[in-house]
Amino acid sequence: MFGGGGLTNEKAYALGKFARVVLGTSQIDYNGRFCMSSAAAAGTRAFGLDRGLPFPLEDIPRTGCVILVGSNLAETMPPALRFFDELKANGGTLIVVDPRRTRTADHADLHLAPRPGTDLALALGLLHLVVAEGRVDEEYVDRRTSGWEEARAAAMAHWPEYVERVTGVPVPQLREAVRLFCAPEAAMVLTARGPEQQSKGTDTVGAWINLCLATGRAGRPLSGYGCLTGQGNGQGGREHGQKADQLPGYRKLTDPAARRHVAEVWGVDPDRLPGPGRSAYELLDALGTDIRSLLLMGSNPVVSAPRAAHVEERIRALDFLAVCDVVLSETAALADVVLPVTQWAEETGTTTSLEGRVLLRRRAVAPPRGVRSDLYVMHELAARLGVEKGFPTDPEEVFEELRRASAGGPADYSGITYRRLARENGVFWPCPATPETETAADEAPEGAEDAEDASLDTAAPADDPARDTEGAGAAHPGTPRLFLDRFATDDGRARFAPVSHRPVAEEPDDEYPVLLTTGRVVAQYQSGAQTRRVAELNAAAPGPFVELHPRLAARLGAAEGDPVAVVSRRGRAVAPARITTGIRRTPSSCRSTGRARAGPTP
Ligand SMILES: Nc1nc2c(c(=O)[nH]1)N[C@H]1C(S)=C(S)[C@@H](COP(=O)(O)OP(=O)(O)OC[C@H]3O[C@@H](n4cnc5c(=O)[nH]c(N)nc54)[C@H](O)[C@@H]3O)O[C@H]1N2
Ligand SMILES: Nc1nc2c(c(=O)[nH]1)N[C@H]1C(S)=C(S)[C@@H](COP(=O)(O)OP(=O)(O)OC[C@H]3O[C@@H](n4cnc5c(=O)[nH]c(N)nc54)[C@H](O)[C@@H]3O)O[C@H]1N2
Ligand SMILES: [Mo]
Repeated sequence: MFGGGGLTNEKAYALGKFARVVLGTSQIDYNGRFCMSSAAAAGTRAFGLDRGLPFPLEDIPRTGCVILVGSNLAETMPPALRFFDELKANGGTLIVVDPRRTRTADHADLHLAPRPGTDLALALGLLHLVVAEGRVDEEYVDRRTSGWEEARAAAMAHWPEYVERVTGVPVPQLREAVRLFCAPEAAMVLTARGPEQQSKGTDTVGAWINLCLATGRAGRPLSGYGCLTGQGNGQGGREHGQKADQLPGYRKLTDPAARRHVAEVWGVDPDRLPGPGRSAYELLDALGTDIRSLLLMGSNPVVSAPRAAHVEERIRALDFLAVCDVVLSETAALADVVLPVTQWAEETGTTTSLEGRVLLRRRAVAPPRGVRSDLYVMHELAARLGVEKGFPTDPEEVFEELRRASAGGPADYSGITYRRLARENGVFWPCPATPETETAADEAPEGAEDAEDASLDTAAPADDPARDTEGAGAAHPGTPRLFLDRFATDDGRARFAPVSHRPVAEEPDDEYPVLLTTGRVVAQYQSGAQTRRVAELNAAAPGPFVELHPRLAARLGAAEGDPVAVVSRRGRAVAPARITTGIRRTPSSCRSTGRARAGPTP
């Protein structure tokens, strides 16, 4: 089975349960592996827990400085842009780290344009300066972290001049970034796919977290590290069991206590639960070998998977493919059976925002005739496979079970109900149940409608924890801010990552002399399965294009709009050229790598 981070919490949960209980297979994973997984791994390694942001978005305007690393949120999360503009209006500063001068970088006080794939060196260079300039928060490092000595030693090997050679970012800009980041009392580092989708993404994010830890900017009010999670339910979709190694509530499939707990909720013998399976790419790569059939829900891997042409070959080698989708995607077009399903406004369900805020979305329009929900599909398939119970079609019923399954886990939803969600404009996990927690059965039917009005009230201040308890007796208020007292590690301390700069997986050479990196556009979404069907969006963004610096364009003899072929060791694509000074000059950055390699390693 293969799922997606756009599925609601209820669907992601049911999918994981379906694989393990109905099919008895370990072979399930999802597209989030191609998204922010490296940040999740780095966050877990450092803090003992992965939640996109450990604070609400509303904290951003009130901090002193934000370093935004490889996020082009002006195009990819336009509604979030206002928090950064408010930050600046309040006197805070914004530093954007992106090889391109993006629409987001246009909002920055300082734009650092590193050579792609060198963020690890950049973060270490900043940490070097923090140490050299005596800006380490020694008391915090002592009391709340471990591993500093090793991380410090690694950072000290990254001299500013060396980092300038590797990254192309001039030393005065490095110094300015440290000054802006360290001057205010609170500051944040936020990463997105730019630094994360690298062969060394986990270490790169670890280096940025190190910068936060050394300066005492994690687990304190208005400070911290966060990952700007992408898909519609990019956060909740990674918590409830559609991952190969995972049980609901962000539990580990290898943890015997977690297995016992979840098996009891599911009414099965814990020994019957399969162990961890293959992760996304390995799973797709194995299609047509020991995996003979696939049920796919919420992803279009023929377009979006790495080595997509190879993955398509693997998919074609299957005996049987079934796809649940809203549209006939490129992947659905290869299926033996396509099950048309409802989406978004056509159905009720919960999602969890990048801040860990669980949100209720109620059905707003009727689906087309004959179109069923993913939950209905799983219910019917389970029944035909001999499992009559445990796969309800009503999302709230699924959520009630998810609450119990997640109880006691890192992402504990047990104190959250649909009724609360509607009333409180979302609830942040972890939110354990208390004796006062209501169940769905307590819910008065007419209450739901008042609640829906309340959910439109987005003005509720997130910084007032009292609002969370309003009208809910002594229910747990939820946790808008994590780590204020301790981190989620065994000893409560955050861990520095012992990381050093290393080159990208493939450096430019004589045969492939140019660096390619990718970015998204506001008018198209993901593989485009949905947005390429909208005429207005296609008019705004008809297809991919290749940005070239004028120097490179001149060298290639390419004019604006000319078709250019991009050739890598893995494939070839042709797209029109767009000539812009907003992108780094590749040739000079190639030369500087050469120097950095040839020079002595400090
Ligand atoms: N309109 C639209 N919105 C979307 C999506 C979409 O497809 N379309 N997808 C959604 C999803 S799933 C996600 S994950 C998010 C992604 O959101 P973002 O992470 O903001 O999106 P990207 O454009 O992939 O990458 C961000 C920036 O990283 C830069 N970059 C490239 N290489 C490097 C590097 O080596 N270092 C650094 N520091 N930066 C680099 C690129 O120039 C780009 O501007 O957006 C979500 N929102
Ligand atoms: N070249 C390249 N590859 C990339 C990326 C990139 O920037 N460049 N980005 C990577 C990232 S960050 C991500 S997140 C992935 C995304 O990769 P994909 O998961 O392939 O992205 P989508 O195009 O959103 O595909 C989701 C599919 O699910 C369907 N769908 C939507 N809602 C529902 C639902 O409720 N139920 C069901 N059953 N189906 C539904 C949609 O119609 C669509 O066909 O791609 C990754 N791959
Ligand atoms: Mo993503």
